[in-house]
Amino acid sequence: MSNICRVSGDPLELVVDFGRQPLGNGFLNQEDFKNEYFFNMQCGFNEKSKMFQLINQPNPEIMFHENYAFFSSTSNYMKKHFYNFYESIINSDYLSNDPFIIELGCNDGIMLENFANNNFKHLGIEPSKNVAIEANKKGVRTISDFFDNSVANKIIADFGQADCFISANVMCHIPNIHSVAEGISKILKTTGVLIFEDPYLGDVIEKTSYDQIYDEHVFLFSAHSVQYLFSNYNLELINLEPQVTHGGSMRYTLAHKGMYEINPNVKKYLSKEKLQGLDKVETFHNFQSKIIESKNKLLDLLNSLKKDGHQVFGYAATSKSTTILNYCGITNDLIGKIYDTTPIKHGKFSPGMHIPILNYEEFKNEKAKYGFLFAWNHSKEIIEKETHYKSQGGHWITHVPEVMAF
Ligand code: DWN
Ligand code: SAH
Repeated sequence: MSNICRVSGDPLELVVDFGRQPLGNGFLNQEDFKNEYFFNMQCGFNEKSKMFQLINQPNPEIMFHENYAFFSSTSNYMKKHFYNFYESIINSDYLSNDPFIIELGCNDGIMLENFANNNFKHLGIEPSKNVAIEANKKGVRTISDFFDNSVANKIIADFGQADCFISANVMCHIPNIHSVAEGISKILKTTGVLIFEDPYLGDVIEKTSYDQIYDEHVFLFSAHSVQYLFSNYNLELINLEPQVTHGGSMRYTLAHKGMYEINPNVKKYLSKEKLQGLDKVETFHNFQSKIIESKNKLLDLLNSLKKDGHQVFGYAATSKSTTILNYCGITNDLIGKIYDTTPIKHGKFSPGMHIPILNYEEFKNEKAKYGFLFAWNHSKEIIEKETHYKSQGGHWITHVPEVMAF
């Protein structure tokens, strides 16, 4: 892919440059250090489509496979969030008497299990085989494939059209987004709706949460860019609902044009985005300056803690942490280890910076007084769980919304 917008086909303007980066979820063993994959992570913006995107993205098969390291069900708060999402759908006016629900990127079944447990006709599409197996084990009917227009044709032939096509934190991962949008427009019944949520560009800009940018996130959406993209397939935005998840997300509801009333939120957020400058390229050049400022402040803090003899650990080996560690050049003299709850990550090393990943079980013996909260998006859940660490004089470090220790 050269510097061409994946949505409008117009040239992209380079706005943010992170340099050489590894795979966000490329946790690896020592013997694999020498063959580690890196790519040049740069972001572009196009004022026609208003889509913020990676200029180059590794091939999907390198990122999503039988050893995918992210299992959605590691967060209890996210389980609750997806139960609430399920409830909002079953209580909506969008479903027929015998509804069919499809989920894009269902991972280990965290959302669809609610539909499966209540006997709704459903289907998950999940290319990462290991997590798809987990979903099937829970009774969630899941096919392992990369969704696109041709998969949509197969699903229509085998299962029929859907009342509701849902997805969370997946749409922003898929580079051939036109093929996906075309497939969705066909798969939906006349009264069908597409409801999806993803990290929101407005929050990323407001909080300088640049770690939402890594190989997997090829797009950061806004109401403007979503409206532009799907209007090519006669789908219109009928609602926008902000979410607190993943540090600030947006839930987009779309339907075939003219089928439903448009919620006033659509107008409200489109105007808000204009005020925030999400439609203008200068905003993203300014974002680059804020990222550099954030990096410098973080390095100052970590270096001064090191000077004072503190050993800092990381809490949660998130995909996002890969961007922070590699972009800021944080080596293991600044952060010596990262605790994580995911078994597949234990005993491995972080992508690029090769910081050891330890089993979370060992965290109870940790004596250090400073921990970088890499899963800052789950801070409420984690702080509630780790009151002991705090009461023993422990501090959390974060870079969002600004660099601080608390
Ligand atoms: O978009 C994506 C989101 C939904 O999930 C994917 N591309 C990949 C992944 O991103 P992430 O890794 O940044 O997600 P989280 O949910 O911020 O972090 C998950 C990691 O944090 C897991 O390795 C588990 C770990 N964790 C932990 O060790 N203790 C998480 C929680 C809540 C905890 O208490
Ligand atoms: N929905 C889950 C998982 C998000 S992680 C949650 O919110 O926690 C992103 C997921 O998208 C991964 O499980 C990945 O395998 C999946 N994915 C990537 N490309 C896809 C595609 N083309 N079609 C369907 N799923 C895809």
